[in-house]
Amino acid sequence: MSDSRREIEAMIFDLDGVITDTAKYHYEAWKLLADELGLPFDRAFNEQLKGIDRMASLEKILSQMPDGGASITMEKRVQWATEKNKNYQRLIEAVDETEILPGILDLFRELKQRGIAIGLASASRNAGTLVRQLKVDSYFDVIVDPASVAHGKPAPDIFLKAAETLGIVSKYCVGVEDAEAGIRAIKGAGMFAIGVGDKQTLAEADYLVSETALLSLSEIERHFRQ
Ligand code: B16
Ligand code: MG
Repeated sequence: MSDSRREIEAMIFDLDGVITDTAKYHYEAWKLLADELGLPFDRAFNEQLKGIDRMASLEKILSQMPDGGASITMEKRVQWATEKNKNYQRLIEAVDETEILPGILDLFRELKQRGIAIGLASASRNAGTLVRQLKVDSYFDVIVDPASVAHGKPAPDIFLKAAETLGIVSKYCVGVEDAEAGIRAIKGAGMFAIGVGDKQTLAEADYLVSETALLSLSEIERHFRQ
């Protein structure tokens, strides 16, 4: 049923694929490690890792081993995950505000003017560094540390923690995501889910745009109220 009095109180953003396109750097960093380990890794495989945390991503890559990775000790896993992260950190060193995706800054400014809270719910432990490099850190009312939640996406924990920290009830929150796991997390948190990207992958989103440049607050509000 339509509820024209229902207003958005918070918008909670994913980072990689929504605010900036760091998926390409994650891809390159994993590719370096996978090549070294002699495991297949291509862009299609990388799609499955979007929104998925570092150790869970490594597990998916190792699952291609003949024994599904069962023989790999935790010590080795930590060593390889650390190596991937070093590759990644080297690749993102030069990231600056020119890498903010189109339309995002205008949306942030509009949200601020309207008094709508802004949250960050990224699975990346490098998110804090990235938002500082992109010079958007001051827009956020909350940045959830992914290490502080028990379960990563697709579990709803990180979006729930953002809303709880803001003191805003889930039904007045909107989440923005580019990954299937992220949309599931938003829906699981009882929030309105905006997908950015592919229709098939993000079929569970409540509202979908093909690219960030099409994120318009008035359109989002129209769909949210429906
Ligand atoms: P890190 P998001 C996610 O960020 C990425 O989509 C995913 O590919 C990556 O494995 C994950 O962060 C963890 O990143 O290794 O830097 O901690 O999309 O949730 O902003
Ligand atoms: Mg993402």
